[in-house]
Amino acid sequence: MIQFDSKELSSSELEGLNAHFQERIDAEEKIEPKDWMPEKYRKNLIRQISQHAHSEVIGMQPEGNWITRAPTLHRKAVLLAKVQDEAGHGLYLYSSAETMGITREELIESLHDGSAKYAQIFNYPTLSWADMGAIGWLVDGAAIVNQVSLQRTSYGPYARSMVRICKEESFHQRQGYHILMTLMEGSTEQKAMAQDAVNRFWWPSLMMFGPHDADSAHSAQSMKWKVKRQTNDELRQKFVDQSVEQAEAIGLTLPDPDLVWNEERGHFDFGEIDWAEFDRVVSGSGHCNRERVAHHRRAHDEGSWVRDAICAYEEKKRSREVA
Ligand code: BYC
Repeated sequence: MIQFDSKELSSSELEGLNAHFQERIDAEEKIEPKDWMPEKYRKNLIRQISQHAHSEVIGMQPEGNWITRAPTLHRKAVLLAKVQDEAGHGLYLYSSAETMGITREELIESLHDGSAKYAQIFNYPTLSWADMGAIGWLVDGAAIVNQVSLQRTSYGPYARSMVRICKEESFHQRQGYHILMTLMEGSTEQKAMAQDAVNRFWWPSLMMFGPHDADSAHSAQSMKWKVKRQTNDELRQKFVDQSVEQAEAIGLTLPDPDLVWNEERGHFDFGEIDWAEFDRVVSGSGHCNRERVAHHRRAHDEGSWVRDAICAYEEKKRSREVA
């Protein structure tokens, strides 16, 4: 890993650099790869961007599970395109993390050895076709709320990658909503299948926004550096508010008896998240944690010949240029 070491600087030089850095952030300037940045800013961003990338790539698996079982050719083509988009999102994000001086190999290694996390939601199984609807509507829906906000993050490459990702996510969300809408217009069994998928994915979707602000280890510093532009609880509230009406419009019930409009706050109140479940799933004891990482390892190993071939081709081109 390349180190942008500040050790040789005196403490007053370092203080000056830190102050100038914060001034740039406060003035809404984007920080670019070759700019000076505090080591903690760099590490925090590598952590967040790489976990974001891992989420996109691991997130291909629950939906990939249904590509061969999509009910129509049209649904299959749409789902296939959607899952491929997620791979693309992973690539923009890995490239963005690499601009901070870490290699792709190091990033993948930390996914495989468990030192880097990915969104907990992808450790839940996809049991029915309706789950494709619930993932698109709720999981991509939650992701958009978060990522729209990240379009204004202070690190230039991360912010720019979010712009394209958001455009694609909004198609993802609509295709999921359309699956649920179609099922809700169908037979009693189809309606029940849609409701069951929403029942299982609603709470894990709320967990995607991370712990409450008071329990969020990184939020205060990330807000100061404008890595995050809105807090976990603010974004979660936004998601709840937008989802209620969308659920009602197609006859779905959100599985929360405490969900009620609060006139005074101008928002919906909602029940408490099961944080013990969140901790369990994040720390490796979800239904599919082992399966997800094992599958990624296998796919990565099987793809090694492709990486070798690309490197050999680049080498050949270079030696031709030199000759
Ligand atoms: N799952 O201090 P906090 C998609 C961890 S994929 C697991 O609040 P932060 C899609 C957190 O990492 C889009 N872990 O952290 C793809 C930290 O642990 P570490 C996914 C979680 O970073 C395919 C600790 O808890 N989106 O759309 O300030 C198909 C304390 O949390 C989770 C992103 O990745 C979680 N849900 O805020 C379909 C968005 N939440 O690292 C769809 C980018 C928290 O200290 N990421 N943790 O060991 C972010 O915006 C922020 O990282 C978070 C958390 C809001 C998620």
